[in-house]
Amino acid sequence: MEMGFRWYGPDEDAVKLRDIRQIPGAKQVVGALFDVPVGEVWPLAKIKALKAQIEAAGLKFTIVESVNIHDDIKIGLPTRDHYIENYQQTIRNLAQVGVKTICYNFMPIFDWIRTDLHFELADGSKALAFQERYTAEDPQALIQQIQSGDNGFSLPGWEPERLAKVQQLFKAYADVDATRLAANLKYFLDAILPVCEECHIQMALHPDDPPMPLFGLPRIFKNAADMRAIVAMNASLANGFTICTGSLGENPDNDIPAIIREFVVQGRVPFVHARNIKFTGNGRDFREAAHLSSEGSLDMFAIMKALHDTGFDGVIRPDHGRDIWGEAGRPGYGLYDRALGLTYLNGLWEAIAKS
Ligand code: DNO
Ligand code: MN
Repeated sequence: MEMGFRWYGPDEDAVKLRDIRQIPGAKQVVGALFDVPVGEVWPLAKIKALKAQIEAAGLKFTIVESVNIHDDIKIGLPTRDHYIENYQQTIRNLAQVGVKTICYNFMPIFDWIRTDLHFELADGSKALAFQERYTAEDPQALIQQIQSGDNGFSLPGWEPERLAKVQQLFKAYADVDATRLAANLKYFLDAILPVCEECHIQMALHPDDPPMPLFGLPRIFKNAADMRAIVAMNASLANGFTICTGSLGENPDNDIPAIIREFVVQGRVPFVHARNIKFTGNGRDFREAAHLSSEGSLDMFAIMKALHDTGFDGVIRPDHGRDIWGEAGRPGYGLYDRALGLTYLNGLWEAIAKS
């Protein structure tokens, strides 16, 4: 097991590589190219430059999060074959520099959704939060509310150029129900997994966040049953998962240690996002919490124990953190709380390993 830390690159991230290097036990930087439009090939030279920077800081680069999927692939348009060819070339380019795992998601239009990026907790820290009632309304209203309450940062998948055409995107998805979305995922997997096998790269699909349909858009990775269906689409071992404890944990019916026990032993989990969430009392509404088990609704010890027991040997990164100690950067991705989380998770791991 190695601990990793997500990084948004030298220009966009207030966190510097040397900061990450100073977190005890941080070994991996989970990076990506953020200036390549979705659907385009990631140029080899740019990938090499990213790797060189990370390695010069004494850290490793074997996981990419995320190579995003063009909407035409998820909708199943005839133009998808062109975007799939580009994706195949990106896989080859990443393999050339030694990347082993590609995290991605298959959520229509939006990546993860929160309705508040600065939910203030009793201790004065701020966390990301989700209240379902906001999503029943017009997505455009929610988009505006989030963008206006925020200091110029957008959630991944909420990029201004995509939001500008959000109405068009909703129309394009009008006939895409869960069955069709699943068929389009299978089409994509059948096309790219042979390339992954040749290149020794494993795909790691991230769960839908939150794990339920929103704005009438389908969701196909919500729970263990969905994971079984995705494995059944294509049995290749390159068809793997990112287990995101927070995303799956946002449905209290999901037993995360059981999911870990089922899929890690199959060799399908190269990557884990570890974070805690707390249900706020109204249905599925939640806010994010510090990693410590007692701060939230998830048992982080049981999660780490399941990973340890199943011989997990991939990368774990603390997922989101709160804004603490006056840090007011990219929501969810500050340095301090994620560093505390990483340290705590490492402490759990050491205790489990030695006991
Ligand atoms: C949510 C976050 C997401 C995730 C992408 C993966 O839990 O981890 O930003 O990275 O959805 O593609
Ligand atoms: Mn995650």
